[in-house]
Amino acid sequence: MYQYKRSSELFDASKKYIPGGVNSPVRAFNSVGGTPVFFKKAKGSIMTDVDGNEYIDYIGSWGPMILGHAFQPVIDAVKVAVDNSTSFGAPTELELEIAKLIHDMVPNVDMIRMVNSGTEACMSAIRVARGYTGKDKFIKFVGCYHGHSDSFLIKAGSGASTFGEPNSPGVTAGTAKDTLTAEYNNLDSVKKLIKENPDQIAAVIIEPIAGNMGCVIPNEDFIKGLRDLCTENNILLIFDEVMTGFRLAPGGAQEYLGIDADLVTYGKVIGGGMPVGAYGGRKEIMDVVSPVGPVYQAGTLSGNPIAMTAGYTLLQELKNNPQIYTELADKTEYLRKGLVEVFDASGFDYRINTTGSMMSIFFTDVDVVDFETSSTANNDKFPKFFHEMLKRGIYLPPSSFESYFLSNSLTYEQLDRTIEACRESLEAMK
Ligand code: KE4
Repeated sequence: MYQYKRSSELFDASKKYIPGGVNSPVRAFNSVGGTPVFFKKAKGSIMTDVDGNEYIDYIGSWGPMILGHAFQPVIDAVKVAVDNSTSFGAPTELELEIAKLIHDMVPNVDMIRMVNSGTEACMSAIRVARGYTGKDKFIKFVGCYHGHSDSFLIKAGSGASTFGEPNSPGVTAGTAKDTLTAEYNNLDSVKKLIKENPDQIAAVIIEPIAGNMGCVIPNEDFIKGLRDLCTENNILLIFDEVMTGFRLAPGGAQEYLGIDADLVTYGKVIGGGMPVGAYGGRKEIMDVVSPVGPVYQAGTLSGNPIAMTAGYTLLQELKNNPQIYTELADKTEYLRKGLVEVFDASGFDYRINTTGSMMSIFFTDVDVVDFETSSTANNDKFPKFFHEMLKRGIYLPPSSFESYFLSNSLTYEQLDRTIEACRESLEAMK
């Protein structure tokens, strides 16, 4: 039986010095209760916590570990790089190399700017869109998350009001008024906002496959419809590919869906586990970015040599071994089929959404196609399921509003163990 003695001690002590004892809220297990597990090491698909318990990992550090933890080529390259200093604050050849590599993998990204997180990438992309179009407002979607920049922490305006409302103290009404909120998979909700705000909307930003309301897949023609609406109305379409970039395909969701955005943001995989974000797009748009153009954006550690080493090494591996994406999709489909069989036999209402190597399990009897339907699964069943799986050595994201990220280090034996743990967990929940 798993025991979490050391994790509990560390959590109690950490809460004295760190808000909630964690450096990012989702890690605190607030959605599922209990003590967050503190980890000390990980290799491939296995993570080991501070009490010595081992887990099959389906978070992958929220996406970066697409080839498993401590992927040896990344480790080896970083070990060499650190001897040459950890940062210069000046340009390096490697930044040119990774920019060229990304252009090779994502041909419509003529130019790219490195930053240090997905949040920074998304906030910068909005600023660029505003600077390029000269318009102030932008549209986001309920249930999509683009980081914690003020203009994204907005909930849909109540009732008829088209203006957003801050969904966090510290975000001002002034900021909120320029963020418009539409419904995922609902083109009419976008058309309505465009009609109500003529010539005022700089951009539409979307998770092309959503992962922050659980994994939610765009309906046929939804993204294509968005693309056409943006083109017709001189609005920039921004794909937030912090989760999907380099994960769904070498060219990310743009390649996977066959649709070109005007700007794309990256995070997670691009840094190989190091703090990296990026935004990029056509040269005519990126030319507004300082120091070439007037839109200011900067960062002390942007393009950091150690982070670039990790990211470049991982991206090279993905580019040179495209069969990885087929292997990942096959493993995800194998797991999905096994879970469906177990859930069907359990009597529990459920839905499982998968795309590429992203997956979410929802305890609900409705198809999950947006935030509202995803919210029907935010009930007491998921926390029970989470903890039953945890004590059987399966580490899932601690919220039903999160996507799982499969890594290609997962073996079919580990997938079988996951399916069996699910069967036992559902049995224990009855
Ligand atoms: P970061 O600033 O956390 O690097 O990226 C923000 C971000 C932007 N866009 C998308 C689509 C994202 O999923 C994220 C961050 N994802 C969360 C997982 N839901 C990171 C985990 C966390 O917040 O600790």
